[in-house]
Amino acid sequence: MDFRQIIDHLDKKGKLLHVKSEVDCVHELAGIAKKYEGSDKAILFEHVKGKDFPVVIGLWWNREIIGTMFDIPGSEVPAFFGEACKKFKADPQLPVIIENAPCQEVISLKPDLNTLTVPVLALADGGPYFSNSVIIAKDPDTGVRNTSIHRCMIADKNRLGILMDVGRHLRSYYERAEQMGKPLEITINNGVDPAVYVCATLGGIGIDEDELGVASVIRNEPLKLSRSKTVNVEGIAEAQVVIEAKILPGIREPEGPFGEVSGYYATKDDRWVAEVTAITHRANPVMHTLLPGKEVWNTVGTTCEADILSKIQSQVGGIKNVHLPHGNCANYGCVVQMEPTRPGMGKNAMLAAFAAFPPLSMVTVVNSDVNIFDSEDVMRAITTRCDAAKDMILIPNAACHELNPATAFGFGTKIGFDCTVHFGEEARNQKISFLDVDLNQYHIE
Ligand SMILES: Cc1cc2nc3c(=O)[nH]c(=O)nc-3n(C[C@H](O)[C@H](O)[C@H](O)COP(=O)(O)O)c2cc1C
Ligand SMILES: [Mn+2]
Repeated sequence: MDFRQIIDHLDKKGKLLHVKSEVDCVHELAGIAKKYEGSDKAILFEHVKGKDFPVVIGLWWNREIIGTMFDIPGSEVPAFFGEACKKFKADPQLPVIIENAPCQEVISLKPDLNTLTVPVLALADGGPYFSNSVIIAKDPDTGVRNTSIHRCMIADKNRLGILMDVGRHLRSYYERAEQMGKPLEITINNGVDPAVYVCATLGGIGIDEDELGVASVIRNEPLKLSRSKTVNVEGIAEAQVVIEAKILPGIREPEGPFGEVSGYYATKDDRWVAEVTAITHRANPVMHTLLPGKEVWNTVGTTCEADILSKIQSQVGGIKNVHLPHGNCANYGCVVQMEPTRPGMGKNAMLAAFAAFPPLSMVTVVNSDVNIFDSEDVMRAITTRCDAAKDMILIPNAACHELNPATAFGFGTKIGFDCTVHFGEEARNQKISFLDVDLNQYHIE
């Protein structure tokens, strides 16, 4: 599906605000967006100073908007993504390459990244960032395609700084290409169908699998790819903008700082560099950006909840649901809801959750009378149902997430709170309840 169709669809459903005033790409645009972060409307900035193309933000900062993009209720989003992954595993549907792709209506072989509408977001950011563009590459050994999102800082008109965390498939591709002394060719796709965006963020898809097949499953037709002009790796045929580039072997240059998903700045350091060889785009593209925060937490939250739930349900009985709360930056903490089948199974569920998603630093396990989507209710369970000496566990020197500053760049302590009620203690843990009355039956002024 076309990105512009998605924007129009949101507009028709009353889920899009239009900023008509001209705004500055540096800080001002993000400053306005921040005031609306998490609301049930995305924002289209129609006029950006010195830029030709509008830009949209906020597509992922509220689950109702996400649901609207897929025509499902917001609460069903995690299960919908989980189901698509299952279908993909059973029947991977490969994308197809088409000629005369719409993303190549305009082709520039003398690329200038500064012509694109790429905002500088947080006040201390090191430059304009592609914060949510989808990168496609091919395994240098097997040729299998990979799709993922990596922040890219504009360093010069044809040069980008890029971040590839440990364990990412793109990083493995790059490291093997670099050992051969070769660059890794990529396309950077901006303004794509949200089904493609989901592929780029899904965990649980192996390095030998082409995750773009998940988009084919979601849309029930093979995803269309474009043949690039200067690199041997495809782009998303219906993308608004496709940047063709190669990540250079043996080169590292300063990248950062960048206000990250953790809510803190990732520091400036020498990181990987991509040289841009071409920029192609639609005749009138709408670009896509995000605020690092709720948008990323929802992306990780909605794709990981279904994955963690199915994994731990296959290992431990009595699991009801899981949630990755925003207060834990989604990536770093998980609440598991369950009814233990025998004493101690709360702790087993905790261990299964840690194993299911390595970035987690914290797992909290609660009974089904706790609303796992209400952090206040969860905090009350920790306070009243977890005897720390017996019910809390610490796992030092474990692999966590690189960007969590509580860890030594990903090496740190995991903590688990088993707040399930001890067997025999049910009476003292019965939540108080009141008569559920219908206020319409009363005369109240
Ligand atoms: C908005 C957003 C930005 C991201 N930025 C980065 C990044 O800069 N570097 C990185 O290594 N991973 C980043 N990620 C995470 C990866 O894109 C994600 O884990 C992906 O599924 C990895 O794909 P892979 O399993 O094919 O390696 C980001 C994810 C999102 C949703
Ligand atoms: Mn992958």
